[in-house]
Amino acid sequence: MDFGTFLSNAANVVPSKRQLSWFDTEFYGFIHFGVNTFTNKEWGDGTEDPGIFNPEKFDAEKIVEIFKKAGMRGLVITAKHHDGFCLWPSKYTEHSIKNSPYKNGTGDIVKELADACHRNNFKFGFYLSPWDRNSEYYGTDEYNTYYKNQLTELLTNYGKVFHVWFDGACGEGPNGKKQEYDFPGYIELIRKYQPDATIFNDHGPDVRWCGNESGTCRHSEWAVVPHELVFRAEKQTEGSPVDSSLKYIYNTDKELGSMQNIIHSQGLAFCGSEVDMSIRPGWFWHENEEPHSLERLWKTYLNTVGANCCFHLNVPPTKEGLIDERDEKRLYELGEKISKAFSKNLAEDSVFEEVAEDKSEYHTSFDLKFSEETEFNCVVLEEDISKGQRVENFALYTQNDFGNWSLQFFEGTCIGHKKICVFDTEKSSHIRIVIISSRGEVYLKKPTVYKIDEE
Ligand code: FUL
Repeated sequence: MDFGTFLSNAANVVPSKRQLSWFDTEFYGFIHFGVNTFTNKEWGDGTEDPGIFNPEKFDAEKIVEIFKKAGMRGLVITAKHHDGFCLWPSKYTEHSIKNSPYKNGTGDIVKELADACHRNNFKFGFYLSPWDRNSEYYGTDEYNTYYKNQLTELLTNYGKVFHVWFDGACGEGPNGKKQEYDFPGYIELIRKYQPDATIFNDHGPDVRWCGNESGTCRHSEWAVVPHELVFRAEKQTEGSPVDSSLKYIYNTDKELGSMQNIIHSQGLAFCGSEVDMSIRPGWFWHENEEPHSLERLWKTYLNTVGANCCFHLNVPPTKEGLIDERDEKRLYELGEKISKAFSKNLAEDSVFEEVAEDKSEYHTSFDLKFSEETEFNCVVLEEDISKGQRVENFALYTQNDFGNWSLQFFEGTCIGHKKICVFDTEKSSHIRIVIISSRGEVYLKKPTVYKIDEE
């Protein structure tokens, strides 16, 4: 295959409708809650007594309210973690909330949260750990049936689901055996009952893991990546222009979608990156842990939502079932910071146009002209990714006193769904966005421009 065909194929790898709507969710909450909350552990071993689970003040409405104020647009609850304890009264096991004192065995945390989400126009999703250290079926074919039964309960009884989260962890069950998960079968069920839901897994199909849990994304976080990595996603292209192959690829690699990597791939897929991180060191609540600083969370927001990823921030409820006051305060601070930063778009009345004399298929420039000199330190760029993710390198310029476009103040690689560029304050009536290289014709939306509080 010649390089031109390869490039144009890469430029035309497109997201599904459900992937586009996942990208627009941008920032959503993760809730790790269960028996570990009561045993002060991160991983339960499956022998926990359901009698210990009693979050007497659990208030789903309040959790949704707090998450909304933080700027989140949805949440994902650990319906079952590795210990196998179910936060909903599953018909298929006794290891669940129905044998807990919570609401005298009539409680259903999944339902309370799902209802609160749906009432408040907030997206609802769930995590159902494939690894189960309690189930007697684990390590046999019957476990896949058990897992699918549970998946069906969650997919059919709790209204619309936006995101299903498959953890990659696969350890031993109570009988010392490991399980072969029937992922194709699980995915088929989700497509059948919740066709609009995106599915998260290390290997796709819809959303992939960024490769760490510390809230960082890679320098160039492409949503178009080798199918060798996301082999559960739809392969949209075939073949490579070079005589080699990707012998090894994993989520933790430094380069995934960059040209020097994809050129060796035998087929590409669309699969965006989710950055999952906890507001505290642990995923579950531990009294002696503190939330991360506002500065760290804000930086993470800019480097995820603003770097072609989604930000999945875990905030674990306490034993009482409430959000820890320390976390609540931090979330309010973060929400305020986000809404303040992006409340006034200085480019509202500006004129945006492509610079015709500069244009080729792989290189172009755009001008943003304000009606007067304007102070700004943030430009938000977005590609219309429904047509594909294409920009490989860009730079932002202003004019010098002689009207030459010689002052570069920012340089970047990918744009994709959203690129938030933050830099030292500039004062100008013009911004030129130079697309240094692209995989095909560039569809850039009109940028927005801000003067963000620098503290
Ligand atoms: C990991 C799990 O082992 C952790 O407990 C946590 O749920 C995290 C989000 O995923 O694989």
